[in-house]
Amino acid sequence: MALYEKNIDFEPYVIDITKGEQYSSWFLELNPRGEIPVLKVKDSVIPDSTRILDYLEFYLNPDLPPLINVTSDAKVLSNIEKFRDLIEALPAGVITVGSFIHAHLCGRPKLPFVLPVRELLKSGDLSSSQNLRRLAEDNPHARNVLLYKAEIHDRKHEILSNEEEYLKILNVVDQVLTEVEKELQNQTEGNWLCCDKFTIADINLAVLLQRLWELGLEDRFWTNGKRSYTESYFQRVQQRESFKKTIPTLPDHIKMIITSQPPAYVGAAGAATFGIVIAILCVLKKIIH
Ligand SMILES: N[C@@H](CCC(=O)N[C@@H](CS)C(=O)NCC(=O)O)C(=O)O
Repeated sequence: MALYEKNIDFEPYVIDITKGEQYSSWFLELNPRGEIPVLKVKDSVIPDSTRILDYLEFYLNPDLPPLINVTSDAKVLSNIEKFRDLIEALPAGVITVGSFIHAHLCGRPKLPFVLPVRELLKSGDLSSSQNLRRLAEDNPHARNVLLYKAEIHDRKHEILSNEEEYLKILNVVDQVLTEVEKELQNQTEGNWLCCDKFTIADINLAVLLQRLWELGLEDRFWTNGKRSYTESYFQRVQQRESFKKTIPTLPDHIKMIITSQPPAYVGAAGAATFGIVIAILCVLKKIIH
């Protein structure tokens, strides 16, 4: 979204984490942690979304539209930084996988988090620390980082599989969104989070709200009058070009879901569709004759 906001020409490359593509050796060469996103600029490789956002702002080309240095007002700048830090610190992965385990705490999940994808991500998560330890042995240059990640992963898994611990995380999200709602209410002019300009804090908030909505958590956090400023903010940001270009569309989701299924399922689904088409043709033929 930041790349689109800054009008930077780039070539997107999609990594299918439901297939574990982030742990293929070519990707581990780029990022030994096996995490997306990664930005490659000529021979430089920049992993981690926080570092990528800083790189785009401070190292790429100072003439591009700013997302951080949008004003000389120090108070506004520190507010942008405050909201950026608050939102970036939320553990998006734990919130996501935990919502599959404690489905009764959430409403209706939306694409891409429909059942087969949830199951794939959940089973991937359960086996992941074993996989990470095996991968560490197969990829000596990434060994330490992967072993460390396996340890963190085990701790994260303990938290997200315990309902009480998971609720504590949802409560932190609640506190952050209370701050967001207050800030939006304080903004008398302008539509955005900390000032009248669209900033990095807005990118963080837009992406957070989209993820919570995809997980079916909007009723818990903002709809039905719970946080009306946040609700209208989300509607507004969804209209923004950079948001529309960033969030995958229905055809993207369908393609991802089909290719993430084991080949036997895809074959069976294809055969069933073919069967239905033939049956319809037969019925039509009978009617016509
Ligand atoms: N702090 C990192 C977190 C990156 C992260 O956890 N990415 C997830 C996808 S949103 C990932 O790569 N998961 C696959 C894995 O860790 O195996 C960032 O914001 O870039």
